[in-house]
Amino acid sequence: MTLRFDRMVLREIRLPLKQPFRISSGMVTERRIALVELQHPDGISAWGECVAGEQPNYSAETIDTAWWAMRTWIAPRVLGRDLPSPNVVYDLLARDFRGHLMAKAAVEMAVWELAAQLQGTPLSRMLGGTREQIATGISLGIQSSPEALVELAQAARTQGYRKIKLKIAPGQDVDFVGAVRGALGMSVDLMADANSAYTLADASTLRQLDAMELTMLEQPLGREDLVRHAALQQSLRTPLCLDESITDLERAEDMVTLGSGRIINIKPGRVGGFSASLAIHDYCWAHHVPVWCGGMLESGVGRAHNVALASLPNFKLPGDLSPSARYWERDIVTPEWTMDGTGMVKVPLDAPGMGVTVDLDRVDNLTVRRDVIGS
Ligand code: OSB
Ligand code: MG
Repeated sequence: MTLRFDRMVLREIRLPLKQPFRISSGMVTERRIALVELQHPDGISAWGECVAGEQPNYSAETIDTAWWAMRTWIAPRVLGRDLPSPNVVYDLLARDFRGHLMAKAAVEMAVWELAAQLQGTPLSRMLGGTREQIATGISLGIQSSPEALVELAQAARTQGYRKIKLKIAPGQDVDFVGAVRGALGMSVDLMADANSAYTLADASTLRQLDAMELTMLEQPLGREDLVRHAALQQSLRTPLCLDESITDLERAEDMVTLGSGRIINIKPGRVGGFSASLAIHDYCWAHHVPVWCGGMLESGVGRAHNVALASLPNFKLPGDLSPSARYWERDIVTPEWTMDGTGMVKVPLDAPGMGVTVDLDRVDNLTVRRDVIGS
């Protein structure tokens, strides 16, 4: 069966978060999520999810720019075309077409999902995954006080999470991280994520964090600033992990060449999809740089794609792959994503594709906008 589809359906759903999620650059109370459905002539549907947020505070993209990009420039490049393999989509969407990586990724990953279904293979295995379960961490947003954060961190440990990531911002850093370290002890795998909130002028704060035995410090400096990250890494013992800065394979190479960090958080949505994620994974593996899979408060569709990717061998650290119930009253897939008491999430291996089914009734109920492109 050929990898071709003639119809793409875009839907925007609104999913309220159980708890607001605050990072240094903004807060989310409800996720506006763009879903992509590719309809194959044989009646198969393949889904993708766009991770862009409502505001341009993580990257320049938003759900609205992504929607426009998918409809106007991305769909015409892939609709009705015989694709020899999902691997060609990245290049097809890169030629004379800058940026819009989250929009491109949503479609690119749906094409991989379609290929996996057509081939009758679990998506994880199609990507080269080998793991049967993935160690999972939690990302805790900025709280009103260190005490409130300690309470959440303690609950996370009780639930079995293998890594606890604390969001930090200037003024909500040393006291917050220190309180959690003090309450939970040295044995817990603890890290902090600044989402670019610091500069080199914050050296004294960063030095204090450096003394807290963190597994890593994620993206302290600017998104495009590999040079200053390299200077900072030289002055810290704690490994730096880059998130926002790594937008493609070349940026991963630059990080290693310059010494801007020692770990990469791969989010397929941030790098334009699975092909680029695999290239970064393989490069890092060859250079002894461990990677882990980040999250963007995805629904069960995006989570399925992240879990499949995180099953590759160089995903050596726990991923931000919290189960559905952590975010939503009810997810949009069945079965919902769960985590066992030891912090492991199972990779679906019994069915072709991503291994969960989209609950169409629920999606229809949540849909606020819809666009059908193609015939
Ligand atoms: O930097 O990793 C981040 C959520 C929104 C924007 C940026 C980030 C995050 C998370 C969420 O950390 C992790 C999750 O999906 O649970
Ligand atoms: Mg991050």
